[in-house]
Amino acid sequence: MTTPAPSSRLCLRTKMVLLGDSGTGKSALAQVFHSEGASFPKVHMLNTTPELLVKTVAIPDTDASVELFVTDLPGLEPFLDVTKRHAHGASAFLLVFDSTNKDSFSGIGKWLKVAKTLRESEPLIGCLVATKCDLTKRRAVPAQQAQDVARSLDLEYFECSAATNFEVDSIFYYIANATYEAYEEHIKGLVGDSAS
Ligand SMILES: Nc1nc2c(ncn2[C@@H]2O[C@H](COP(=O)(O)OP(=O)(O)OP(=O)(O)O)[C@@H](O)[C@H]2O)c(=O)[nH]1
Ligand SMILES: [Mg+2]
Repeated sequence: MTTPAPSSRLCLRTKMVLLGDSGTGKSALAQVFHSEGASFPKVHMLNTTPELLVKTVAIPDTDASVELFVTDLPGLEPFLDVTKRHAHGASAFLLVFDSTNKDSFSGIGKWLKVAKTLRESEPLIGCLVATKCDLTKRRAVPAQQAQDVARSLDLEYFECSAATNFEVDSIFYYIANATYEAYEEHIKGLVGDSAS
């Protein structure tokens, strides 16, 4: 599913953004996905500017692929304006919190507000993502609590670890599949409109 699909009949493009407090592991998540597990940044290289990583995901059982423009954004407060500016126009978002840090979970409300300004009209695809799930002894946010919040916000919920490459791909595959499904729905709507 990760293989680029140069022969795809259809290639969709989508911009997705990673939002969350500084140090939650947004860059690690993006880089592990992009490098297929080869590159896990052990050091916190604090983002002051956005970083763009592009990767194509083939949609199973179809002739289509989705090119994900993964926009990794700064989480630190002084760079909030930079983050908001570069997030604008995205069709999908990840709200990222650190499962060992309660404050980062409390910060999700702030990032949700940013997510709600990404696009005026079109529906957004969104996920709540718990990172650093390899650090089980330091777990501070119970999975059930996070799952309940995700359900109440109508977001898909994922638990992952960039350090062990656990469930990293699943998050991005979900976004790619949901993008493809939204496209299919849109096309069906257009065909339906023109037939009536
Ligand atoms: N154990 C563990 N450490 C992680 C994981 N993901 C990230 N980290 C560590 O957490 C620290 C911060 O990760 P970053 O990805 O730089 O955090 P960020 O959210 O991009 O931070 P900003 O760019 O400042 O917004 C780094 O030291 C990473 O190695 C993980 O899954 N497990
Ligand atoms: Mg970063």
